[in-house]
Amino acid sequence: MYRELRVGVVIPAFNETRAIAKTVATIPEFVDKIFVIDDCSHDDTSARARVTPEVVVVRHRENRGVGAAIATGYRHALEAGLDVAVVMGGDGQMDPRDMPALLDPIAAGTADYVKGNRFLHPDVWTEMPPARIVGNVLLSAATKVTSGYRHVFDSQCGYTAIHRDALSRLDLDVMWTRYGYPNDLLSRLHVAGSRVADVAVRPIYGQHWKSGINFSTALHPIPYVLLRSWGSRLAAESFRRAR
Ligand SMILES: Nc1nc2c(ncn2[C@@H]2O[C@H](COP(=O)(O)OP(=O)(O)OP(=O)(O)O)[C@@H](O)[C@H]2O)c(=O)[nH]1
Ligand SMILES: [Mg+2]
Repeated sequence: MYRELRVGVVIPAFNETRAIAKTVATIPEFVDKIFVIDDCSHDDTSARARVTPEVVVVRHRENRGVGAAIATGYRHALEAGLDVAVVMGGDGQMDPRDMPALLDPIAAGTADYVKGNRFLHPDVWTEMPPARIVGNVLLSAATKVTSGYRHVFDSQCGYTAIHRDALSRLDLDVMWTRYGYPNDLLSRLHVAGSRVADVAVRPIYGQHWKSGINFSTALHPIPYVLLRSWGSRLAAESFRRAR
């Protein structure tokens, strides 16, 4: 429980044998429930995630993508009756000490969805690889336009918190399932009228950093996701205005 909120943490994980146990073990005490969604890993991610018997490990029968893993976790968080669902990668790139900052605007009732913004943290220029800085700046600028949230930056940061009410206004069955899900999700939140805030979080890459992002998995689909989410947002919002 954090400031009267029952908090669940959703951790999407694919082949994270190296980082998953530490990620789970360092989650703050105030968290009520932890859901690790093993996206059909080829390694022992599921076994290593069971740091304590209370951790709920859900395994996809096939690899469905990080967006689909998060949607699975969100369904579990709603079913468990939690007030807030925090998403944290299973790759140890998010600092658990930043979690209160993500939860505070929701506890104060000033936001429905809060996302991390690594560009508000001074370490970004030394910690984030230059190619990632360029890619994240370009995608964040594009997502300001496509999502309609002009004040939000660092669109690709996956460290987020969402209130149950905003979560229940989303159709989890139609969310983008792979890389590009944050860009798609922000547009859907805008259509649903959710208030979004971003807060500083520490970027972590470290010497053992590995990523699933390459041309075919991410860079190729993302322009399509951006255009699609822009078009559907504008269509949904103009339809609503015309009624
Ligand atoms: N690569 C990949 N990751 C997945 C998948 N499903 C769930 N994940 C998890 O999604 C999280 C983010 O994946 P990464 O590939 O590291 O992407 P990222 O952290 O957003 O980006 P980087 O800055 O490149 O590290 C990790 O916790 C993965 O284990 C999947 O199908 N593929
Ligand atoms: Mg990563």
